[in-house]
Amino acid sequence: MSSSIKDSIYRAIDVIENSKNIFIASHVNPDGDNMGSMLALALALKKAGKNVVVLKSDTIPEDYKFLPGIQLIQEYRQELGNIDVFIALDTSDEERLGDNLSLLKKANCIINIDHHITSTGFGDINIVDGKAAATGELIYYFIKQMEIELDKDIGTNLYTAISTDTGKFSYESVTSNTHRIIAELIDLGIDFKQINIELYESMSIEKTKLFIEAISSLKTYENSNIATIKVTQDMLKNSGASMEDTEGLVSFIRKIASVEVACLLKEIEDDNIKISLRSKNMVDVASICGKFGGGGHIRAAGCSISSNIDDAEDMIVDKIKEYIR
Ligand SMILES: [Mn+2]
Repeated sequence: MSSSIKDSIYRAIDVIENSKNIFIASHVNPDGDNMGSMLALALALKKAGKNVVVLKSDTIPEDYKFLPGIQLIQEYRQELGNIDVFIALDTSDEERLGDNLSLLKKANCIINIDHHITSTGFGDINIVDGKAAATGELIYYFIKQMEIELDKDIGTNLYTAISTDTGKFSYESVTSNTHRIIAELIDLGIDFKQINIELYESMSIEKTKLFIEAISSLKTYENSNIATIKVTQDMLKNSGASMEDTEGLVSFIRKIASVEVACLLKEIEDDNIKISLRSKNMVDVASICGKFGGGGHIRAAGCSISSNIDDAEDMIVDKIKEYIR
């Protein structure tokens, strides 16, 4: 971790120690890193005697309802009081805060903790480390630096954040330090077997049916180096699943031996398509998504295209082909 990131952590801790009401918000479509980081930090700051408000910016996916502290999550109301500090986690740009975006203006200080290389740095204090495997790693160092004792509940959230953002500790972003953090969490007595069942082996029948439909839309390009699949509103209706149930689909397609870039297209509305890209070895998908106003990480990124799903597929596949050639 660079000295300027460490310096930002010291400054953020100083602000938090001198503040009363700390607000922490999720982003839209919260994932495991977002949820786990948010609840780990909230539980830690509560332990330190702080008044913490945890705000939801979107529906909480079923997969994360087992997380300790989940009951702390609430909608923003004026009665919650002054926002002395607003902490955004794993949120590459402020638009990702959804309805809670307007709260940035009301906050005395915005702290942005993130590991997206495309972070816009919208905080008054930005703790952004593109080399961190998950925001959860940064939260671990943050809690350590505050000298708050870790416990099983905080550990369960940190494990979830780091495991889900690293493909169960398999991506190149993982370091020996990642494993040292996890080793410490295991020593705390977290039930990692049960966490893994909750996260990865609790798929609903509806989600399973959606996977079957979506996977049958598979198309491949460039000697099967590129694979695309689609989720349409019709598929959601047929399967009884929701858009959150697409979690895990794009990484499933990346498992195909020949595939370097996997692409999932989600039909939010007729003319609003959300795209998730994953790469295996060499393609910088953050730069491809950047061409459509999106961003993310080198091997995992996203963007939106305003067109019908077939045109969106042509547009994104063209850009991926351009990159590969
Ligand atoms: Mn993340």
